[in-house]
Amino acid sequence: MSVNVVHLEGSAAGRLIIVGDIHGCADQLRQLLVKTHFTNDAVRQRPELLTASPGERTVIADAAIMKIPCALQPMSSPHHRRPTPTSSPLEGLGGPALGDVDSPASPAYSDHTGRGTNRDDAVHSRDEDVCVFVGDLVNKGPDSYGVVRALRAIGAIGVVGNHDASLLRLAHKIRTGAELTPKESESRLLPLAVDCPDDVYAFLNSLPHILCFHAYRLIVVHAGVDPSLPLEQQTIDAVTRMRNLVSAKKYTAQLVDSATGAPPYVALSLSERFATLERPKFGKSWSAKWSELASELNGGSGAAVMPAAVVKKPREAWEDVEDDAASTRSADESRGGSTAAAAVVGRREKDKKEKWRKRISTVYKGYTIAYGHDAKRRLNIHPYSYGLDTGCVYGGELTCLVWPNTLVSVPGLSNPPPHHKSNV
Ligand SMILES: [Mn+2]
Repeated sequence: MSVNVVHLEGSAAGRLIIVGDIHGCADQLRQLLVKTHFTNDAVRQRPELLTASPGERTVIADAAIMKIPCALQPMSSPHHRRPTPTSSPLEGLGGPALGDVDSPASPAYSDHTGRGTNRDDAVHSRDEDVCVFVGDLVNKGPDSYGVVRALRAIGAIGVVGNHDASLLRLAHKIRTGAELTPKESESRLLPLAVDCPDDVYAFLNSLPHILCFHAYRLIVVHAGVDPSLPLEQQTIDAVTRMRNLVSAKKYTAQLVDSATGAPPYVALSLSERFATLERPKFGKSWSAKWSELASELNGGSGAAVMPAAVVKKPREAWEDVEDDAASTRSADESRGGSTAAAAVVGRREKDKKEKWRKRISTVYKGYTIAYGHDAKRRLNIHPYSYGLDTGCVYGGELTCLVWPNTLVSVPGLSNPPPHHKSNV
């Protein structure tokens, strides 16, 4: 099965609000959306969607699959109306602001859509916000079905996470009467899968792996991407599970365990340039590397403008040992001053440029990625990547990004379940 990418054109009449991993925390989802003053026709018609008290359940009878249930329309072709790339929305803005949203319709918002909004469109009012989710709607928290139904009721769109995919696999097996493996029979997702209602199953089943909002130059994915490959060439395992990236050279140089014959770290995917890894023990955070490469691709160094309070760790120089050595040599040679030396320097600079260009596909020029999945790293903001999983079921918060530059959070579960090693 190949990765399912949905390309969207057009912009929302209101704001784009991207919510991090929710994990069954339906009350926190409502609180968060209320805090952002989220509003659209669905909420105006049914205000109880965002005000339901704990314990109440919204029952949606209609089990139809909603492919793209919002003001945005799927693109007829992935390359249709590709916008002119611009710099990251964070560059020059000093990074996102943490806190409340002052105005439900910030004027700065429409300036960043690049194409304006369809606010004159009689069908949509000005306050037609769109909620986007990064996956992992279910498992761990108290009301997984409630999260799915709340998102569906407000016309939210988003991508599938590894927990959602595991629930779907299990529910499918149960529905078709297939025999479960011993591991599946012990899964904590089993009760959710056994009882999974049709509307929840249909909604989760309709989710793509990747959403691409071309008008916003925004890509939404659960875990991450291999920067060297276009979206359609990513693997499902990588985009739903990866946390780290390591150069293919370093990955293949691993010493194989003599007892098992296997390398100590097994990749989710391996391209000519990179291996993607689930466990954050080998390589580095994919999103830091992504942002670094995207900054180079866009001809700037976006990392410099990020406030220290937002970026937890400084940009890491890694993997580029050969590049550093080349630039040292270039500096020595340029002091010689000869034309031949200058030509060598020029060639080396060109080689260096070509080298990093192979590390990020040029289709990503101007694009930023919003993702979740990495609760341990919590909020992980770089100029071209936004990690939004702030661990709302691990004693953290539920966070959303009001595109392009405002982060809003509410406290997560007050009594988080004991932390188990994830088995999905
Ligand atoms: Mn996940």
